[in-house]
Amino acid sequence: MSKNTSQHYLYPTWRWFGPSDGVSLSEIKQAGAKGIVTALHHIPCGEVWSVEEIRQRQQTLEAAGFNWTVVESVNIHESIKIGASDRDQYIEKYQQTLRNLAKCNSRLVCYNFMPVLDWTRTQLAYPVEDGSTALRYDPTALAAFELFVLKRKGAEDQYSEQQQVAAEKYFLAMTEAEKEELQQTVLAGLPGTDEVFTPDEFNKFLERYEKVDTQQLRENLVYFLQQITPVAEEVSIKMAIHPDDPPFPILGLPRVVSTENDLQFITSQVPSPSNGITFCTGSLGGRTDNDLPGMIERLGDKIHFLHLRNVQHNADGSFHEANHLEGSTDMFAVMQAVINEQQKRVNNGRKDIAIPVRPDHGHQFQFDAERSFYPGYSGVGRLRGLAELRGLELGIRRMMQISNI
Ligand code: CS2
Ligand code: MN
Repeated sequence: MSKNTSQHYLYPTWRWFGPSDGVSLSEIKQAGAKGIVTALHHIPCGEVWSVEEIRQRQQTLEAAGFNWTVVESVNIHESIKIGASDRDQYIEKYQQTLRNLAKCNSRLVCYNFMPVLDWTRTQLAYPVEDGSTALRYDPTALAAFELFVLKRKGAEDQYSEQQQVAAEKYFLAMTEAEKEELQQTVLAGLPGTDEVFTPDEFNKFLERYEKVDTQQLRENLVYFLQQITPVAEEVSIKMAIHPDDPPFPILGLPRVVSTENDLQFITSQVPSPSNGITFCTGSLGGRTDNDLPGMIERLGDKIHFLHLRNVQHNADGSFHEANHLEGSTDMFAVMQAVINEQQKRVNNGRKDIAIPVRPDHGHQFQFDAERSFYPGYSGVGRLRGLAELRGLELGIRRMMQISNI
């Protein structure tokens, strides 16, 4: 068995939202990241990314001594998810974006298939024990929002009597400012944008999803993969689907990238190295029945990109984002499973051993009090996360080498 050597370490990356990001590229360098994860967030979802625009971002990164390791995300137009009559036109644009990225030597693209919203939380600054703040998801707050603020058609059918009573109690105890804040938090659009939907706009989206149930959304995803994967193969791009967050249906919208079965289904429908996974422990960890180390063991060969973060499940059914080595996910077991997967790749002669990893979200610490960031994308919080993860990796790797001798 060949030994893990330094070139086998995970490849530490950092998400940067572009020039408007609260963290600078030189700071990212000092945080220990080697590669950058970014996207052209200013280009509206569905439009083609031109070679010029891609080159420009690349040059910015290169001038700071970085490469653009992962494109996260090339977002998918709602028409594709819904399976609308104009979807082929958006798929063609997506294919063109992939071709343009490949012309600029981009080889790894992350995306998700979550209807309308990206990740959804009910609180952006939940104070944890040490005084820092974290993102939080509370199902009672979400129920209060959809039952009494959004007044979504049919929402009552999804809650028991008891849940409805708890949601009403929650709603009645909220001030107007708190209601407004909850609305802003739930209806925030894509990461890297300041877009927030109004309830009316959001309800219009929901109408478009009226005929899209789980089965239909799954079919639409498979259709997309069938069209995209051959192009990705042709230009040597690996696609890596990001799981749903939270990994269960919310607001009456279906979810199809939440569990091991979902990921097995997606990767087996169009088997190709160009149809892979972004393994996000934070998103998948939102369900306690997702066995994360086991999933890495079984799906490992499909994993092209890692998002490592932790969530703490609470007795009231809520969860918040915990520090990377704390919380309900056993990060030691996750890292060990990842290193085992790398070892398998070494043994199988694969070249993609140094899987890119990023700390994903982090807490907002006092160190950063004067600065503003996109929710979850703090400076020091993520720096701490990345440092802890790298320490964990080094420790496990060294121990495994010692026991291999
Ligand atoms: C993020 C993702 O919250 C997260 O886990 O990494 O939401 C990411 O922004 C995109 O959804 C990936 O397409
Ligand atoms: Mn993630």
